[in-house]
Amino acid sequence: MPAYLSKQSSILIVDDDINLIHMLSQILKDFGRILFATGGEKALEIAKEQKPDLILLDVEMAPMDGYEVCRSLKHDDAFGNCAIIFMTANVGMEVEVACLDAGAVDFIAKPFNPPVVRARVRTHLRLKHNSAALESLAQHDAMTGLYNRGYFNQAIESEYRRLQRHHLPLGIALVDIDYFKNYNDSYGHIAGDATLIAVAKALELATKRPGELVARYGGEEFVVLLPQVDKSILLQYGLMLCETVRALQIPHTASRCSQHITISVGLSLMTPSQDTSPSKLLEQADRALYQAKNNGRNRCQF
Ligand code: GH3
Ligand code: MG
Ligand code: MG
Ligand code: MG
Ligand code: MG
Repeated sequence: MPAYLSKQSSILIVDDDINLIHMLSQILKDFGRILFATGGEKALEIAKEQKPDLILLDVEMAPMDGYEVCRSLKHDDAFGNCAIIFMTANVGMEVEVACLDAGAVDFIAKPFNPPVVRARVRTHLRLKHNSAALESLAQHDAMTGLYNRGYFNQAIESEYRRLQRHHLPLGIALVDIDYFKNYNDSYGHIAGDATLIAVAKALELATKRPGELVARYGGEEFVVLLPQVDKSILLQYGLMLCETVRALQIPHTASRCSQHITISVGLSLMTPSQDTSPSKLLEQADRALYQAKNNGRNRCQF
Protein backbone atom coordinates (compact mmCIF):
# COMPACT_ATOMS: atom_id res chain seq x y z
CA MET A 1 0.00 0.00 0.00
CA PRO A 2 1.44 3.42 -0.92
CA ALA A 3 2.44 5.77 1.92
CA TYR A 4 -0.45 8.15 1.31
CA LEU A 5 -2.88 5.28 1.99
CA SER A 6 -1.63 4.31 5.39
CA LYS A 7 -1.89 5.30 8.99
CA GLN A 8 0.32 8.30 8.11
CA SER A 9 -2.66 10.02 6.47
CA SER A 10 -5.49 11.49 8.49
CA ILE A 11 -9.00 12.20 7.33
CA LEU A 12 -11.44 14.47 9.16
CA ILE A 13 -15.14 13.75 8.59
CA VAL A 14 -17.46 16.65 9.41
CA ASP A 15 -21.22 16.11 9.39
CA ASP A 16 -24.09 16.91 11.74
CA ASP A 17 -25.44 13.41 11.13
CA ILE A 18 -23.56 10.98 13.37
CA ASN A 19 -24.82 7.94 11.44
CA LEU A 20 -23.25 9.30 8.31
CA ILE A 21 -19.95 9.85 10.10
CA HIS A 22 -20.07 6.25 11.25
CA MET A 23 -20.74 4.99 7.70
CA LEU A 24 -17.96 7.05 6.17
CA SER A 25 -15.51 5.97 8.89
CA GLN A 26 -16.22 2.35 7.94
CA ILE A 27 -15.79 3.05 4.24
CA LEU A 28 -12.48 4.89 4.68
CA LYS A 29 -10.95 3.24 7.74
CA ASP A 30 -8.12 1.54 5.84
CA PHE A 31 -7.04 4.86 4.22
CA GLY A 32 -5.68 6.42 7.38
CA ARG A 33 -6.53 7.75 10.80
CA ILE A 34 -10.16 8.87 10.94
CA LEU A 35 -11.12 11.98 12.93
CA PHE A 36 -14.61 13.39 13.15
CA ALA A 37 -16.64 16.43 14.18
CA THR A 38 -20.40 17.01 14.23
CA GLY A 39 -20.15 20.80 13.86
CA GLY A 40 -18.12 23.57 12.26
CA GLU A 41 -16.50 25.01 15.41
CA LYS A 42 -15.29 21.60 16.54
CA ALA A 43 -14.06 20.85 13.01
CA LEU A 44 -11.88 23.99 13.01
CA GLU A 45 -10.51 23.12 16.43
CA ILE A 46 -9.55 19.58 15.33
CA ALA A 47 -8.14 20.83 12.00
CA LYS A 48 -5.86 23.30 13.78
CA GLU A 49 -4.61 20.69 16.23
CA GLN A 50 -4.29 17.66 13.95
CA LYS A 51 -3.74 19.20 10.51
CA PRO A 52 -5.57 16.41 8.64
CA ASP A 53 -4.57 15.66 5.05
CA LEU A 54 -8.15 15.61 3.85
CA ILE A 55 -11.51 16.83 5.13
CA LEU A 56 -14.91 15.50 4.08
CA LEU A 57 -17.19 18.41 4.80
CA ASP A 58 -20.97 18.51 4.99
CA VAL A 59 -22.50 21.69 3.50
CA GLU A 60 -25.75 21.91 5.47
CA MET A 61 -24.92 22.33 9.14
CA ALA A 62 -25.95 24.87 11.76
CA PRO A 63 -24.94 27.32 13.09
CA MET A 64 -21.77 27.28 10.97
CA ASP A 65 -22.30 25.80 7.52
CA GLY A 66 -19.71 24.00 5.40
CA TYR A 67 -18.89 27.02 3.23
CA GLU A 68 -17.98 29.05 6.27
CA VAL A 69 -15.83 26.24 7.68
CA CYS A 70 -14.11 25.88 4.31
CA ARG A 71 -13.37 29.61 3.99
CA SER A 72 -11.90 29.68 7.53
CA LEU A 73 -9.75 26.66 6.77
CA LYS A 74 -8.42 28.17 3.56
CA HIS A 75 -7.92 31.63 5.06
CA ASP A 76 -5.47 30.64 7.79
CA ASP A 77 -2.15 28.79 7.27
CA ALA A 78 -2.44 27.45 10.82
CA PHE A 79 -4.78 24.78 9.47
CA GLY A 80 -2.14 23.45 7.12
CA ASN A 81 -2.87 22.78 3.51
CA CYS A 82 -5.66 20.20 3.65
CA ALA A 83 -7.74 18.96 0.72
CA ILE A 84 -11.43 19.64 1.28
CA ILE A 85 -14.19 17.56 -0.33
CA PHE A 86 -17.74 18.80 0.14
CA MET A 87 -20.70 16.46 0.59
CA THR A 88 -24.26 17.60 0.07
CA ALA A 89 -27.68 16.28 -0.84
CA ASN A 90 -28.40 19.60 -2.47
CA VAL A 91 -26.99 18.85 -5.90
CA GLY A 92 -26.95 21.29 -8.78
CA MET A 93 -24.47 23.26 -10.78
CA GLU A 94 -24.67 26.37 -8.59
CA VAL A 95 -24.00 24.47 -5.38
CA GLU A 96 -21.15 22.62 -7.02
CA VAL A 97 -19.57 25.88 -8.20
CA ALA A 98 -20.07 27.49 -4.78
CA CYS A 99 -18.26 24.55 -3.16
CA LEU A 100 -15.27 24.80 -5.49
CA ASP A 101 -15.23 28.62 -5.14
CA ALA A 102 -15.04 28.26 -1.36
CA GLY A 103 -11.73 26.40 -1.83
CA ALA A 104 -12.74 22.73 -2.04
CA VAL A 105 -10.94 20.36 -4.40
CA ASP A 106 -13.93 18.14 -5.06
CA PHE A 107 -17.57 17.49 -4.47
CA ILE A 108 -19.52 14.33 -3.58
CA ALA A 109 -23.31 14.11 -3.87
CA LYS A 110 -25.38 12.50 -1.11
CA PRO A 111 -26.59 9.82 -0.89
CA PHE A 112 -23.16 8.63 -1.82
CA ASN A 113 -21.87 5.56 -3.43
CA PRO A 114 -19.08 3.98 -1.29
CA PRO A 115 -16.76 2.99 -4.19
CA VAL A 116 -17.00 6.55 -5.57
CA VAL A 117 -16.17 8.03 -2.15
CA ARG A 118 -13.18 5.71 -1.84
CA ALA A 119 -11.96 6.49 -5.35
CA ARG A 120 -12.18 10.25 -4.87
CA VAL A 121 -10.61 10.22 -1.42
CA ARG A 122 -7.79 8.02 -2.68
CA THR A 123 -7.13 10.38 -5.60
CA HIS A 124 -7.00 13.46 -3.40
CA LEU A 125 -4.80 11.82 -0.79
CA ARG A 126 -2.37 10.92 -3.58
CA LEU A 127 -2.39 14.47 -4.99
CA LYS A 128 -1.93 15.92 -1.51
CA HIS A 129 0.97 13.57 -0.84
CA ASN A 130 2.62 14.37 -4.19
CA SER A 131 2.33 18.12 -3.80
CA ALA A 132 3.73 17.95 -0.26
CA ALA A 133 6.67 15.91 -1.59
CA LEU A 134 7.30 18.43 -4.38
CA GLU A 135 7.10 21.33 -1.95
CA SER A 136 9.63 19.68 0.33
CA LEU A 137 11.99 19.00 -2.60
CA ALA A 138 11.75 22.65 -3.64
CA GLN A 139 12.66 23.83 -0.13
CA HIS A 140 15.58 21.52 0.65
CA ASP A 141 19.11 20.94 -0.51
CA ALA A 142 19.31 17.39 -1.88
CA MET A 143 22.85 16.72 -0.66
CA THR A 144 22.72 17.84 2.97
CA GLY A 145 18.98 17.72 3.57
CA LEU A 146 19.11 21.25 5.00
CA TYR A 147 16.80 24.01 3.79
CA ASN A 148 18.08 25.60 0.59
CA ARG A 149 18.83 29.22 -0.14
CA GLY A 150 15.46 29.88 -1.75
CA TYR A 151 13.66 28.74 1.37
CA PHE A 152 16.04 30.72 3.57
CA ASN A 153 15.37 33.90 1.56
CA GLN A 154 11.65 33.53 2.15
CA ALA A 155 12.15 32.71 5.83
CA ILE A 156 14.39 35.73 6.51
CA GLU A 157 11.91 38.05 4.79
CA SER A 158 8.98 36.83 6.85
CA GLU A 159 10.93 36.71 10.14
CA TYR A 160 12.19 40.20 9.47
CA ARG A 161 8.65 41.54 9.02
CA ARG A 162 7.31 39.61 12.02
CA LEU A 163 10.07 40.86 14.34
CA GLN A 164 9.71 44.40 13.00
CA ARG A 165 6.07 44.36 14.14
CA HIS A 166 7.16 43.22 17.61
CA HIS A 167 10.32 45.39 17.87
CA LEU A 168 12.46 42.34 18.54
CA PRO A 169 15.98 41.58 17.27
CA LEU A 170 16.99 39.14 14.54
CA GLY A 171 20.45 37.57 14.36
CA ILE A 172 22.19 35.55 11.68
CA ALA A 173 25.33 33.46 11.51
CA LEU A 174 27.09 32.94 8.20
CA VAL A 175 29.30 29.85 8.26
CA ASP A 176 32.07 29.01 5.80
CA ILE A 177 34.34 25.96 5.91
CA ASP A 178 38.03 26.89 6.07
CA TYR A 179 40.38 25.93 3.23
CA PHE A 180 37.79 23.67 1.70
CA LYS A 181 39.23 23.92 -1.79
CA ASN A 182 42.46 22.45 -0.40
CA TYR A 183 40.40 19.73 1.26
CA ASN A 184 38.88 18.67 -2.06
CA ASP A 185 42.29 18.84 -3.70
CA SER A 186 43.83 16.58 -1.05
CA TYR A 187 41.02 14.19 -0.23
CA GLY A 188 38.88 14.25 -3.37
CA HIS A 189 35.38 15.52 -4.07
CA ILE A 190 33.63 12.43 -2.72
CA ALA A 191 35.27 12.89 0.67
CA GLY A 192 34.48 16.61 0.29
CA ASP A 193 30.79 15.83 -0.11
CA ALA A 194 30.80 13.52 2.92
CA THR A 195 32.47 16.23 5.00
CA LEU A 196 29.93 18.83 3.88
CA ILE A 197 27.15 16.47 4.94
CA ALA A 198 28.81 15.85 8.32
CA VAL A 199 29.26 19.58 8.96
CA ALA A 200 25.65 20.27 7.91
CA LYS A 201 24.38 17.62 10.33
CA ALA A 202 26.54 19.00 13.16
CA LEU A 203 25.26 22.55 12.57
CA GLU A 204 21.69 21.33 12.57
CA LEU A 205 22.11 19.32 15.78
CA ALA A 206 23.77 22.30 17.47
CA THR A 207 20.88 24.62 16.57
CA LYS A 208 18.10 23.90 19.01
CA ARG A 209 15.98 26.91 19.93
CA PRO A 210 12.49 27.04 18.40
CA GLY A 211 12.31 29.33 15.37
CA GLU A 212 15.99 28.87 14.48
CA LEU A 213 16.66 27.65 10.98
CA VAL A 214 19.83 26.28 9.33
CA ALA A 215 20.19 26.43 5.54
CA ARG A 216 22.83 25.64 2.97
CA TYR A 217 23.61 29.07 1.60
CA GLY A 218 25.95 28.02 -1.18
CA GLY A 219 28.75 25.50 -1.88
CA GLU A 220 30.50 25.21 1.51
CA GLU A 221 28.61 28.02 3.16
CA PHE A 222 25.73 27.75 5.60
CA VAL A 223 23.49 30.32 7.22
CA VAL A 224 21.50 30.25 10.45
CA LEU A 225 18.54 32.45 11.27
CA LEU A 226 18.34 33.28 14.99
CA PRO A 227 15.25 35.23 16.05
CA GLN A 228 15.15 37.09 19.37
CA VAL A 229 18.76 36.76 20.43
CA ASP A 230 21.02 39.35 22.03
CA LYS A 231 24.67 39.99 21.28
CA SER A 232 26.01 37.73 24.00
CA ILE A 233 23.75 34.78 23.12
CA LEU A 234 24.70 35.15 19.47
CA LEU A 235 28.41 35.23 20.27
CA GLN A 236 28.07 32.18 22.52
CA TYR A 237 26.22 30.41 19.73
CA GLY A 238 28.92 31.26 17.17
CA LEU A 239 31.69 30.03 19.49
CA MET A 240 29.74 26.85 20.14
CA LEU A 241 29.35 26.21 16.37
CA CYS A 242 33.11 26.55 15.84
CA GLU A 243 33.76 24.18 18.74
CA THR A 244 31.15 21.69 17.49
CA VAL A 245 32.80 21.45 14.06
CA ARG A 246 36.33 21.25 15.55
CA ALA A 247 35.09 18.43 17.79
CA LEU A 248 34.15 16.37 14.73
CA GLN A 249 37.93 15.96 14.32
CA ILE A 250 37.74 15.47 10.59
CA PRO A 251 41.39 15.33 9.47
CA HIS A 252 42.46 18.15 7.13
CA THR A 253 46.23 18.17 6.91
CA ALA A 254 46.17 20.64 4.00
CA SER A 255 44.41 23.27 6.14
CA ARG A 256 46.66 26.19 6.93
CA CYS A 257 44.96 26.97 10.26
CA SER A 258 44.48 23.54 11.83
CA GLN A 259 45.01 19.83 11.26
CA HIS A 260 41.25 19.35 11.18
CA ILE A 261 38.18 20.75 9.44
CA THR A 262 37.22 24.11 10.94
CA ILE A 263 34.76 26.88 10.15
CA SER A 264 34.73 30.66 10.25
CA VAL A 265 31.53 32.37 11.35
CA GLY A 266 30.33 35.91 10.66
CA LEU A 267 27.63 37.20 13.01
CA SER A 268 25.22 40.06 12.68
CA LEU A 269 22.29 41.32 14.68
CA MET A 270 19.69 44.04 14.19
CA THR A 271 16.24 45.08 15.26
CA PRO A 272 14.33 45.15 11.97
CA SER A 273 13.03 48.54 10.91
CA GLN A 274 11.92 50.48 7.84
CA ASP A 275 15.40 51.95 7.40
CA THR A 276 17.18 48.67 6.92
CA SER A 277 16.59 45.24 5.32
CA PRO A 278 17.35 41.52 5.40
CA SER A 279 20.03 42.04 2.76
CA LYS A 280 21.77 44.58 5.06
CA LEU A 281 21.77 41.95 7.79
CA LEU A 282 23.36 39.48 5.38
CA GLU A 283 25.90 42.05 4.17
CA GLN A 284 26.97 42.72 7.77
CA ALA A 285 27.39 38.99 8.40
CA ASP A 286 29.38 38.66 5.19
CA ARG A 287 31.72 41.45 6.26
CA ALA A 288 32.15 39.82 9.68
CA LEU A 289 32.92 36.50 8.00
CA TYR A 290 35.52 38.18 5.81
CA GLN A 291 37.12 39.62 8.97
CA ALA A 292 37.09 36.19 10.65
CA LYS A 293 38.89 34.78 7.60
CA ASN A 294 41.43 37.62 7.60
CA ASN A 295 42.06 37.25 11.31
CA GLY A 296 43.20 33.66 10.86
CA ARG A 297 40.00 31.58 10.33
CA ASN A 298 38.67 28.96 12.80
CA ARG A 299 36.88 31.72 14.71
CA CYS A 300 33.66 33.69 14.92
CA GLN A 301 33.09 37.40 15.14
CA PHE A 302 30.76 40.35 14.65
P1 GH3 B 1 38.41 29.87 2.70
O1 GH3 B 1 39.04 29.39 3.95
O2 GH3 B 1 38.86 31.23 2.31
O3 GH3 B 1 36.94 29.79 2.74
O4 GH3 B 1 38.95 28.91 1.56
P2 GH3 B 1 38.11 27.90 0.70
O5 GH3 B 1 39.08 27.05 -0.04
O6 GH3 B 1 37.14 27.17 1.55
O7 GH3 B 1 37.28 28.88 -0.22
P3 GH3 B 1 36.88 28.85 -1.72
O8 GH3 B 1 35.63 29.68 -1.80
O9 GH3 B 1 38.05 29.25 -2.57
O10 GH3 B 1 36.55 27.35 -2.05
C1 GH3 B 1 35.34 26.75 -1.70
C2 GH3 B 1 35.42 25.33 -2.17
O11 GH3 B 1 34.27 24.60 -1.81
C3 GH3 B 1 35.55 25.22 -3.66
C4 GH3 B 1 34.57 24.16 -4.05
O12 GH3 B 1 35.17 23.17 -4.82
C5 GH3 B 1 34.13 23.56 -2.74
N1 GH3 B 1 32.75 23.12 -2.81
C6 GH3 B 1 31.63 23.88 -2.95
N2 GH3 B 1 30.53 23.10 -3.01
C7 GH3 B 1 30.95 21.82 -2.90
C8 GH3 B 1 30.28 20.56 -2.90
O13 GH3 B 1 29.06 20.45 -3.01
N3 GH3 B 1 31.05 19.45 -2.77
C9 GH3 B 1 32.42 19.53 -2.64
N4 GH3 B 1 33.10 18.40 -2.51
N5 GH3 B 1 33.06 20.70 -2.67
C10 GH3 B 1 32.36 21.83 -2.79
MG1 MG C 1 -25.96 18.20 7.35
MG1 MG D 1 33.14 29.99 0.58
MG1 MG E 1 36.02 31.82 -0.34
MG1 MG F 1 35.61 28.25 2.55
